[in-house]
Amino acid sequence: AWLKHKTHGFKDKDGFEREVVRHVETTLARSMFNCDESAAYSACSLAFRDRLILEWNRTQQRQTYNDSKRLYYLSLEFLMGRALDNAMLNVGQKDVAKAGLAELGFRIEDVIEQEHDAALGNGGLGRLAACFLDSLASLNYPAWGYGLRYRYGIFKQEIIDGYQVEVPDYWLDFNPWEFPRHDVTVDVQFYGYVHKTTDESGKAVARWEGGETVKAVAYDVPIPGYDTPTTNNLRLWSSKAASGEFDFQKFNSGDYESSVADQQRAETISAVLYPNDNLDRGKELRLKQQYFWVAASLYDIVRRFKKTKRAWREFPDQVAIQLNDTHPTLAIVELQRILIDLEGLEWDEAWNIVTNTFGYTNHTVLPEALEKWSVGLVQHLLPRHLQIIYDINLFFLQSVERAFPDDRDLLRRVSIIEESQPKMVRMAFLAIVGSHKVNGVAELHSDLIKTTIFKDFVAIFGPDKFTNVTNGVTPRRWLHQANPKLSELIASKTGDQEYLKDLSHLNKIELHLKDAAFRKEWAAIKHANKVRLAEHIKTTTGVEVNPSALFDVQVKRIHEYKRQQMNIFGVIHRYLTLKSLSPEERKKYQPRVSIFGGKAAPGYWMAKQIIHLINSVGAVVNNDKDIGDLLKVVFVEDYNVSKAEMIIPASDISEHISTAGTEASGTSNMKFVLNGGLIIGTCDGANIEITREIGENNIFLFGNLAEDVEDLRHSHTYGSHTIDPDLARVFEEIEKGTFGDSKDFAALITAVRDHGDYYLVSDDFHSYIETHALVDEAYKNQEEWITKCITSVARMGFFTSDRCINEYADGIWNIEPLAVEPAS
Ligand code: 26Q
Repeated sequence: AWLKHKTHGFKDKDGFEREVVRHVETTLARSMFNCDESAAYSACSLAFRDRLILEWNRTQQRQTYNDSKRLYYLSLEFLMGRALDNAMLNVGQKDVAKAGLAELGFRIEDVIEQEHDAALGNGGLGRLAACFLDSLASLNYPAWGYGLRYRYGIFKQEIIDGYQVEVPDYWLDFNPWEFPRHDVTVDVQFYGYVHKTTDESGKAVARWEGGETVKAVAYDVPIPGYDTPTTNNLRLWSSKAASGEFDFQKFNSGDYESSVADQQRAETISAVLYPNDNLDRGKELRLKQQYFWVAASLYDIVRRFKKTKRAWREFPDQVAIQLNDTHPTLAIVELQRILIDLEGLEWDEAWNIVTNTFGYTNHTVLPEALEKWSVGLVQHLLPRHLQIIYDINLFFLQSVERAFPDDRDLLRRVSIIEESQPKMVRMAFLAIVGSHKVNGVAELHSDLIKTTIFKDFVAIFGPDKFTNVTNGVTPRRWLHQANPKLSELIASKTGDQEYLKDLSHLNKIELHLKDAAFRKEWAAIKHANKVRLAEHIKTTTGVEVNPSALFDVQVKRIHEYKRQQMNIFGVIHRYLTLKSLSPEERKKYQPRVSIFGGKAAPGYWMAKQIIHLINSVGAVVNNDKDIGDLLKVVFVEDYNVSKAEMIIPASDISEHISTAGTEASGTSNMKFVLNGGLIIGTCDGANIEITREIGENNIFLFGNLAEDVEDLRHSHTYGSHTIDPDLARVFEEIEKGTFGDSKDFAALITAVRDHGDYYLVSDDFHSYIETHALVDEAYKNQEEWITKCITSVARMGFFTSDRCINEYADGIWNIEPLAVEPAS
């Protein structure tokens, strides 16, 4: 095992303390006498950061010297969460820090809690990118992430009178994990016009001229691997006015205001993360963000390649670029532009390089989430790129015409330009045409894209271009850091911590399934995690919950397709059932705590109604003396990565109940099972593969299948649509005003009853309720329940992001790990 402290770690706890004191007194210019937890966090982070920097520099030198192929992961979102605990784990000296901080009068957990989450993402897609960075570094792959340095990450959610209120998340006040590189900048051009001319040899050339320029400044974040010195780089771009602090001409001529306005306009580009999750809202600023980030990243990648003095045709042997969804698709067009306009390559040679460089990951089949930009907007902002898009499309459609002569409808269907009013650029189609591989993120999802939205492209390019890479999560953060006691218990049974590097080793714990002491400890850890969550709920909401009750958790972005509305309708059904029973009968019921959490996109009105209904139901149920501990309903405010690290280990059962065929994968489902919780879920996304791995006795599946969804929707519209009687009873109660003014919730009811029930809430309701009854029944037998939990954890090895990254590396990127010399 690689022990970093052998080379340049802290010698011992005294060495660590000296570093902390030095940072408090000199870097922070404070006295140890008024060193509070926040200062201790800062100094401790700086001390660990110093340890990382050396390996970070060495890793970059090693990768440059070795000159092997690198991966560039382009993502508009990196939902990193906190960094300190992860840095301590990966440097391998958390124990030293713990002892040192204790001597200085601090509990390490409290110090860790001081850190503000780096929340540069919405949900699953952004967190996946963060897990991938962790695995890439831990597996020693030469890889960089490229993203945007938003001044404001995802908003902070407050619940006021039961409604979501958004508060800006200004997170950069003190961020020890980023390094500004004021010498690494790129000028990015927007607007202007294209000047067509000929060069000396008479060849037609296009020049993009005029418009305005914005400066991109690099900020680098070290990404340490686990148990390896490899420390990769995440480069985030920040926007700045190109002319420096002020436009001096305007400033001197007295036009001070407009010179400041220009500066602000430039800085606006990287100011805020768009808070939409699985919804495309095409604003000009979003397209500007995309091009700004793509242009700066490609300039950087090409600059690095050019230093090697290789021939252009070797570009795809040196560079793999992965597109995290369609958000960076302009990179395809930008590389083609660089090669033909700036480097003078012929179209075909350039296009060959481009298509061999890119891979595209699709994360959704929802039509409202598929990115499209109006031709007019692209023309205005990026006139040269629009021409290149038209050329890409022309050559593509010509090749389709040759392979499928006279199939005009096919040409219309696959055209990158949708002939609508206004015309639109279909970004997913552009991404497919410009990449050598396209992948979905779970088996069902990858099959669905091949048979539905991208069907024609499978016919055109052949099936091998389309592949599946099932998502995974990093066990370092999502088991070891989030659930240290469980991790320790597992290590005591597997003999070591190898499972953190090779998660398949988890299967060793199945041998101890019958070990009574082990099972008892297992249960005690779950209980302690529930007590911790109960305390959080008490201090943040005032609601007292019994840690011995069954904790039923649904935490994720609020979306109709994820069906939090079905969950809360189910809770109301349970409440009505309890109310209808005699006190003696009630006592036989399994006490439950229904826990919700998640943000609604600020413009997503229905999602906000769902949050309001959950809180309104909680207000009634939690104060009903008949009910007491039998049912509590809580909404945990501001769900984020750090809250997830606390909530997930405390779950008994979690809900992954999307309408079949709508959730591409889901990744929290993996985290919950990995932490010894069971799942109630639909046959959707990764739930299906989780079932295959852990066994169908260990999961509660319900509901209609993806293959039947279309017919059901059809029958709602054209057949007779009767609402499930239990659900109708729930609606009746809401409409009676039991949970407050029923007008507030009318839209949630009419969506199901009168507007076609697109998400099949009524169709699945009966099976959902029945399955919850099975959950209650199973929970009664704690011995069997724990057996299910342990068995499931033992079989979760497949869902590590390490496996996932190895599949991308072999099947898509063609990159190799760069072996590291062990410490001498
Ligand atoms: C697009 C255009 C304009 C503004 C915003 C967006 C936008 C932003 C974020 C569109 C989609 C997203 C995020 C999507 C997302 O998180 N998808 C999830 O990806 C996970 C990782 O693969 C899957 O597990 C989830 O199933 C999928 O929903």
